[in-house]
Amino acid sequence: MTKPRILVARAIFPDIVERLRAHFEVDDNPEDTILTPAQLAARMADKDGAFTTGSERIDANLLAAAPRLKIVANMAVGYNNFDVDAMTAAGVQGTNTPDVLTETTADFGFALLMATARRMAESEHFLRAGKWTKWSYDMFAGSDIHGSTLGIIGMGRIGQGIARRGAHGFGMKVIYHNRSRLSAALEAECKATYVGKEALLRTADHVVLVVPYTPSSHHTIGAAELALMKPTATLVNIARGGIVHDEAVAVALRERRIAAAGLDVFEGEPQVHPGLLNVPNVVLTPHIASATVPTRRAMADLAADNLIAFFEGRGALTPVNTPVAGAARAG
Ligand code: 8YV
Repeated sequence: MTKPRILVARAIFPDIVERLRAHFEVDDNPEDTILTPAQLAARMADKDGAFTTGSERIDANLLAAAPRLKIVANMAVGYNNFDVDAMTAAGVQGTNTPDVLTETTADFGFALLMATARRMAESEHFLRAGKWTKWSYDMFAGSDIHGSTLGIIGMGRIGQGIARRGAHGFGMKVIYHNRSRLSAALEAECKATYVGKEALLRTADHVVLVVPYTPSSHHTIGAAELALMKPTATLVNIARGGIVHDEAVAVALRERRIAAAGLDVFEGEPQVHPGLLNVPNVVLTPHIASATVPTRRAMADLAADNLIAFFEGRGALTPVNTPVAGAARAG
């Protein structure tokens, strides 16, 4: 029996590629070349399935060029690289990797918050540059985490993980804003109080963004929202580029309209707005919130398991859509 053909669009753990080879004819990318849309379409033309990361866009053009494609397994919880409606209409299953990265990503959100509020990157650069010649009373004095008010925008699994860390570990008062309110039981567990977005921005000492990227979450934080925040506040984005208006944040940081920001994701990444690169009061990391070895392995394993389960007729494990039944796919 011939095996289904899949594309593994980016370099991943070699042993997981080998595991996939037991089930599929694998076209992989060990050089980790970023495929252009045209290259991706050419490589997908004869494929039944694909293993992607956030860097491959799956849209109507790609689907038209890949008539055999039946499933795309994203190694990420976010899947804004998918045009879900186009995939659903074309009968193509999409999957993501929820749950396995929740705690690791919440750890990182908290680490970035602490590094930002306590000015760790800025002070480390100062030390490395040989500028530390004496102690002084206000040297890199930042703002407190413990006992402060943590405002979380986006209270899904990762947001809840950050809330628990803040409330239980650091005695923070947690307020949150979300499309829908959590159940009373979850609010109690996270010790979190629901508030409107404007109230959150005005009240929080630290604002952490954990919303999925959609057209309606585009520029959740722009100049108007930054103007509502306290001048002593910090802003942390571990969600997606485009949730924050990077230029507006660069200006607010330069003019000290907010104290500091910690950003793991950027508009147009891996490009970073030059205005962010030359202000001191920002901690910049290259989209690594889920990057621990066990978690990246768990994400890759889950994406692989989705492909295997789907082609064994067991159904996708973590689907993001319900493809239109009977939408014709070749092969
Ligand atoms: C991924 C992420 O590493 O899961 C997500 O949504 O942002 C990260 O964990 C990244 O998207 C690459 O696939």
